[in-house]
Amino acid sequence: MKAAEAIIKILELEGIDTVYGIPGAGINGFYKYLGRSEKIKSFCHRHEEACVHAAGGHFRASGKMAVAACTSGPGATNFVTGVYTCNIDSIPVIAITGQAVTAQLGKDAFQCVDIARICEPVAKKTYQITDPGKVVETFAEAFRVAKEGKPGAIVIDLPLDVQNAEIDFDPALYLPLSIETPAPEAEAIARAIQMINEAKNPLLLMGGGVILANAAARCIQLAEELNLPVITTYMAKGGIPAGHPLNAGHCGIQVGQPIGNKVFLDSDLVLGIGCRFTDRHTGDIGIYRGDRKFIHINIEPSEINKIFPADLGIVADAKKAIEALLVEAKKHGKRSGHVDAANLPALRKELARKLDYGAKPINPHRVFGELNKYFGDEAVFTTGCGITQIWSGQLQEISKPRGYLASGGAGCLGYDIPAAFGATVATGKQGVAVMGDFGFTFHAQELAVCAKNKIPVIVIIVNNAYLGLIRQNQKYAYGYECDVAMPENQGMIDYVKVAEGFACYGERVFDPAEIPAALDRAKASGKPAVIDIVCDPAVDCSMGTALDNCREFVY
Ligand SMILES: Cc1ncc(C[n+]2csc(CCOP(=O)(O)OP(=O)(O)O)c2C)c(N)n1
Ligand SMILES: [Mg+2]
Repeated sequence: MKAAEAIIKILELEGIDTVYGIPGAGINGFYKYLGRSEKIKSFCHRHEEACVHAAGGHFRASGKMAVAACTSGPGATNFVTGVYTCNIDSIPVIAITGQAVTAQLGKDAFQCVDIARICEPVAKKTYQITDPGKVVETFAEAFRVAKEGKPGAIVIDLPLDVQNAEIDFDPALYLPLSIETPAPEAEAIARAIQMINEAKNPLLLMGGGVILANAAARCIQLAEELNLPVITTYMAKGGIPAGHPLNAGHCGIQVGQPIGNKVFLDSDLVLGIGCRFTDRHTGDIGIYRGDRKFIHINIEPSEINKIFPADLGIVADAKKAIEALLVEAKKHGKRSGHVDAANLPALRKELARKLDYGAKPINPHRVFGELNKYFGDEAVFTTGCGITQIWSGQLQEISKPRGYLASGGAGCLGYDIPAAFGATVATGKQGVAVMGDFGFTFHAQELAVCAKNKIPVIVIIVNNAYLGLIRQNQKYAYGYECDVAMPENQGMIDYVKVAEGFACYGERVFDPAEIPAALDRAKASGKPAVIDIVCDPAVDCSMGTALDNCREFVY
């Protein structure tokens, strides 16, 4: 059969049910068979980057991999930001790019660019298949590499003559390659429990790896067994229910919360599982480390000791490590726990940031208070970058793993709408994209894709008429303001008309009390919707450079 047909069969056998893509001459060999698949549905986006965000959102929300596909040249280069965004957050996707025929490679042929090389630093692995005989083994390996160990994005570049070549392939003989998940060594687990039991104020730091391993519920049991406060990293937001007695929020210098930073600073030992100690989480590394001991569990050996030396490093799958820790912990009985452990619900109330602002123009904090009240646990939120995204991280209450999809490592404007589209396609849940007035236009065209396919994503715009995060940085780090004001976003430019133009529902909200009714109307419309919430341009967002110096802005 044709290699392209074999590829579609392989995707089906690997469990792929959705391809997010844009066809073009360089990938039409592949699309010929994609269109014939009864198992795979495909969506045509309006920008290639959005295809990869959608495939990433699909995985993050559901745990099921998806494929992104595009044509060669500018289609492929438009993939780069999406590939980077997935890969930095350890999200497995297969990104397939069409390519000119092999004889044209390296000859400045039309729309012929070496995307495999371009993507090398931003993907987990890239392939360019020039031998049709390698198609099957390359795809099989690509799926294994995407999922195994620390997951990531894979780029497979497919010259047109390779897509259209005849190859020998019997789908009945194809078996997805097995995935190895490393188990922890028993001695290390025993040592970890001993260190926790010897500590005065230990805490558990749940990272995104726990969500990826589908181990959040077991992780909470471990915390309960050991009586440890649970701090979730931004990538693990939702890993512990908002109201759980051991939930100590986030620590960090941007999406951190006063409770998370306090509990962290009060600790003397951190059991970090599936986390990577990145800069926005740690802030000043001296303050973060202090005299604390760190146990670091990660599936990827190079993550351990990458930022600072761990007192105990354990290379293991998060779920296997948690199971082993639970068994070991049970041998030793309950311990008294962290100084704050018994007190967390009260502390959460005491240190909560104010949300009930009644002012007009609306204080953005109020928007998040309303979102917390309005949406239940079944919604899936996405967010890209900006102070709106940071407020979202600080203020939103999320109680389910995979219920909050942020562009953590890339902080990518434009991620939100396509990721919400993919999340909704994958789960049927209510996708809600939370974003700023500037980020909105990065991929607003994807509203057309939502409307066409009747995917009723709700877009919440916190419209502060500014590149708010950049304004705040210019103001406090330098004392100037340049090219960040967007008064037109609250005036002559009308996002309601943009929404309506893309066959969506749109509404502008000026009064905080109107937010729930506007959301009701958005839902009742049955269409994708844009709720443009006109907010106070001057409100700043709490942040700092170290866990002990985050400045709170209260209005
Ligand atoms: C693709 C991309 N380009 C540029 C940036 C840098 N950047 C971060 S936040 C921001 C402004 C965002 O403004 P808005 O969407 O209105 O959000 P706000 O900060 O006002 O909430 C910019 C330009 C980015 N994160 N991603
Ligand atoms: Mg803004």
